[in-house]
Amino acid sequence: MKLKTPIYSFVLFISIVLLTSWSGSKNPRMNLLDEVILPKPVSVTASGSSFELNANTKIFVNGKSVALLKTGHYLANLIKPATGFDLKVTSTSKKPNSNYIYLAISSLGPEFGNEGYKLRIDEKDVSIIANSPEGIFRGIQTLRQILPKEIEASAQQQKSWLIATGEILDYPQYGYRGAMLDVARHFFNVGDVKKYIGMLAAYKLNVLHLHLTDDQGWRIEIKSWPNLTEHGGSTEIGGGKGGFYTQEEYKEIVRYAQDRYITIIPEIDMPGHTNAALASYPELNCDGKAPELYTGNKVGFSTFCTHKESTYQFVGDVIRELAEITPGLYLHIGGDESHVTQLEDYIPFINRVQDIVLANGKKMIGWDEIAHADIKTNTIVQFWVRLENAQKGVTKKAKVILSPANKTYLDMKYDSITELGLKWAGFIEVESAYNWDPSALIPGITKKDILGIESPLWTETITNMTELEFMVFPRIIGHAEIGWTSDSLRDWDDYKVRLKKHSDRLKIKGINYYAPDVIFKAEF
Ligand code: TNX
Repeated sequence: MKLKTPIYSFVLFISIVLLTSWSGSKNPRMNLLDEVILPKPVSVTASGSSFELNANTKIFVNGKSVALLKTGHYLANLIKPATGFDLKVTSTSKKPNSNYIYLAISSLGPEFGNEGYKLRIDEKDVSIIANSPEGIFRGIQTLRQILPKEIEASAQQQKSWLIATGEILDYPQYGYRGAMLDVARHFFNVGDVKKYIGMLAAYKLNVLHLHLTDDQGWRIEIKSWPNLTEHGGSTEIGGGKGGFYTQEEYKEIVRYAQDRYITIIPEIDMPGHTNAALASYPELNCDGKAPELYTGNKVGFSTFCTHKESTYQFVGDVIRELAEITPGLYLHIGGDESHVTQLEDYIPFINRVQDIVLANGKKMIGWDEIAHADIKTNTIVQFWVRLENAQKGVTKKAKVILSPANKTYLDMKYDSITELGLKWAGFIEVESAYNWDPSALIPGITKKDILGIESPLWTETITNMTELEFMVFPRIIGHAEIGWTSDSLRDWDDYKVRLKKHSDRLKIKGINYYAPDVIFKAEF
């Protein structure tokens, strides 16, 4: 039989072409490995196709968890401005056939902990699975970064919203990944703080430490000591009008942060850094005389009178009121740079403050100097400058938070021509901020001693959000990756390429980031 005439072969060829294109996928081919995810996940596997998010996509939440439903709405709100889609959020135990984003709690291995997640993108659906709603929230931040960059726009964009298919498994290496904002030297209002919280959440940070009091201002309402804010909150560095949060406003910040799985840790700095309180209540001073308010930028000249019982009554009231409005586990009591407090006064003071914090059901954090006191094993030492203090803390079986000034201080200048910032700990270029490993930083301090890392922004020279953004970005993105991604998966040469690509998103978000040519104009 001679079947293979040219015309027969041609028909066969056409049929095969048509059949394969009909039965095969119509979704554009995409590679999930091309996407930049910061911080870098544990593993990414690509499957070469795409999912299209459109106006009919639905968000399905498994079960009746209120927290999860809230997170579903958070996702819908995140997607809305740029796409114009008003995605329906429903809670269900039965998934539809296709075109949905599914959020579900289901048990993943112990290494995933509270914050880990599994994100799977198929042609017909997307799912995020985690041990807890917190993990789902972190997974949503990843989903956000693999959507087209225009998702960050605040106005509606005309485009198709394709996501590359594949699977991402992810969990953090440290449980504490923080930022600190000094609202005492220059005050930042509730709106600014919320905006900052939103920025931190995008990089999976989970703590915002608020430095609420210092020589230049007292920023949190304490109802039993009203003059703290009335007088002590009335100015700031340079003599501006300062400001403070009422307890209601503070609670609003806490709630906003909670919805983003960020814990607020409030700091009342003492016994030094207390001029604003000393100026508000004469009885806190050893000589019984209130000093003037202070609007300069010197440190280390003030101290509570550690011998007076009234000091402890004051501290007791402040800690009690603060504990009542703070759902988080920790209260930060400062303890740094008490240059005019004798060590023999400092130690019993910190010991008593520690008892007060514990009696109010909280754990205490203090700057590394507190390691001189009789700290309990559940007290946390925040390293900033003295290696030996951090080591002393670990000898006393405390855990440490790492905020090395020469790597994580966001108020340090990038280089000699940076206009804002200070330089006492040296210049910190983007590379230097990224290129270090927490567990190799301090001799004798290993991963098991380290709770995590935190990036403080002291605001002696920072007066508004534009300035804040310039000092914070992009360094904090590197810090977020140090806290999340294991050291063995991190590499500067790889990171700088990803950061450059990611900067398109910072532009669309309108963040005023520092963009040195060596990274942002380089051809990699
Ligand atoms: C040191 S770090 C301080 C702050 C300053 C900062 C400026 C620390 C615990 N104390 O009071 O604002 O340097 O970089």
